[in-house]
Amino acid sequence: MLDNSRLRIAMQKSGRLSEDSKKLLTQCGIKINLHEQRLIAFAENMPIDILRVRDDDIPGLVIDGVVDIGIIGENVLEEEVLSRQAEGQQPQFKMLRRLDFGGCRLSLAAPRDFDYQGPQCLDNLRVATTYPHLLKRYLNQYNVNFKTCLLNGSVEVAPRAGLADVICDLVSSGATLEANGLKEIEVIYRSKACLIQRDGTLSSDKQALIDKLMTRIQGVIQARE
Ligand code: PRT
Ligand code: ZN
Repeated sequence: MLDNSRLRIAMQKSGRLSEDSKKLLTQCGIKINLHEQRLIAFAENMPIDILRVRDDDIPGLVIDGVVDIGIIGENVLEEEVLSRQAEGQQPQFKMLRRLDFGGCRLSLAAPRDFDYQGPQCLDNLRVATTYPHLLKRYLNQYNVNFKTCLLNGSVEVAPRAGLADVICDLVSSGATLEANGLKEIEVIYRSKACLIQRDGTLSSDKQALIDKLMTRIQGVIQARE
């Protein structure tokens, strides 16, 4: 039986957001033991359970009300929202705040010798991406017809492998594009990690705990600036 009185927070189990998410929660005074391979970690000093999952699952867990709070990249959140809207749903959640880590941009990139003159150049080309809805929203603004090649990893090798003409992928330093003979041609979305809360009213105890955590997070982030 699930204990509904404890605040449930979802964070990425292992990946680029894990360490910073863990650090943020720890700096807020939550004592958590995360060094096992466990899906759930229980805070020792507060009524909080930490759910550690793939980042892609976090927006859905919050939107579906399975967890109370999630730490997630805005890119993954926005893609999930657009995907659900495309299916006729109206996904609801509360944006608590943007965080100060996980910064990256979703960009279009093309082979170095591609003569890029604007989004219209992409008409009728095939674009490899993990973010088909964010890509579609961007290119629809320019009435560009395009085909997608959906990949969940190794997007940057798609042009060389003959799977796509260009790519739409996350970039931070640009080193991956460079190493794969690609150049960034358009930034379509800028992202950071963020904190979201499920829609609806929580118990007053839970809401008071969230409010306390938000005050502490504000302090932690301000101290780092
Ligand atoms: O296993 P799980 O599904 O949980 O993790 P994942 O492999 O899907 O995601 P992960 O851990 O790679 O990234 C989690 C989140 O971190 C992303 O959704 C972004 O919000 C954020 N983030 C920040 C990044 C990057 N920077 C980033 N550079 N996510 C991915 N990258 C990748 C990018 O896809 C490309 O392969 O890094 C490469 C580019 O980096 P540069 O520095 O060479 O430009
Ligand atoms: Zn993922």
